[in-house]
Amino acid sequence: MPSADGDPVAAAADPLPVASSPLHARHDPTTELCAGTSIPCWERASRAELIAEALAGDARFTFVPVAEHGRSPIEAVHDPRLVAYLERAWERLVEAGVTLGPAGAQVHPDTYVHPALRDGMGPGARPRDPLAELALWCFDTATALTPGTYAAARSAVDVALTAADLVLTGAPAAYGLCRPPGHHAPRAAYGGYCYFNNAAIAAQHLLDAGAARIAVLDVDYHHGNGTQQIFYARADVAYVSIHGDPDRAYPYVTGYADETGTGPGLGCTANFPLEAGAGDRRFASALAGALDEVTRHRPDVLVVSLGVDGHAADPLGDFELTTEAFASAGRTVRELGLPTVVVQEGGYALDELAANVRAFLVPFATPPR
Ligand code: SP5
Ligand code: ZN
Repeated sequence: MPSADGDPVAAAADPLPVASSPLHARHDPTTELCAGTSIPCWERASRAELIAEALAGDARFTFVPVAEHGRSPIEAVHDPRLVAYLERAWERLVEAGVTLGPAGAQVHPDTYVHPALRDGMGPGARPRDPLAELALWCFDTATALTPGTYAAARSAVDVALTAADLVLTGAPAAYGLCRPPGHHAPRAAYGGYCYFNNAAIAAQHLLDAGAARIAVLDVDYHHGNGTQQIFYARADVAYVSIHGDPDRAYPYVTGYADETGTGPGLGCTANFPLEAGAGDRRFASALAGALDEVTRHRPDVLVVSLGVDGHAADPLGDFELTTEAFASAGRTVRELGLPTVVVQEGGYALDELAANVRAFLVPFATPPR
């Protein structure tokens, strides 16, 4: 069937499976604190709706039902206390009488459990007050907790795991329209709009199903500090990322080129920090280097953290990528011929978001040349 953009090889017989859950909309905070100023939240429910609408109207994609996987795949990656905290946090905050501001039903920490507070005194007791405990788990001011955050975050994990299962059962590729995103969440914290690390949980799930080695390729504008942290000392999962240089770009403390893993994981992390203004050619050459690192790891399955916030119009990034950069990246990654699980991360230019995501995915929906 000829597609809207006239791609002659688009094959409706071989559409790319898409996992997507309506539960993402349970999480839709109103505001985020950016350098102390309250602004409308960039990571909003309409993002997923725009992507879903674009793919639903395109015969190269087919939506599949999302399967619940429970919490054990999450606890295989995250501190079970983080999962337990997020599950009950809202009701405990309400019970404790935490007042909600004019921004609506969302809560941010008001005290940071900064290690220097107890310098020379040992770590002390863990905070027990639910608001103080929030400060123990949350690492930034942009990532609100709302009544539906846990349900939405759980659904995003199920979306990623459903995509992983499709590849495990023989699909050459699958896309998980994860929201909220995941790559900033390390083992024992949440932040960067991320609560559970969907890509890392999918990677661990693939290993637990029998894969020997996984590579995670992260093309989001921001460094996936969470994914890197989770696998930093491990040889079974390689983490390879292209992103804004942490000298100027969130999350500031990870993503330098000299971070290459530790212990058994030494050589299994590779970072490609780019300068402001990086364009399509610069991105393509970094991607070539990144894919060399992926190939060197000889993965059984590739997990792609697909953020499209490198687009020139994105309000959070400073790259100058065009939609063609994502189309080209999709073709190049597709040509590796690896079973591939693509999970959604960032992308905040609402007018370009769906086109950028679709551009990356289209090569996976068509037979390889
Ligand atoms: C998944 C994802 O893309 N998360 C991104 C989280 C970004 N959080 C907000 C960072 C705010 C940085 N503000 C600096 C403005 C410089 N122009
Ligand atoms: Zn991002």
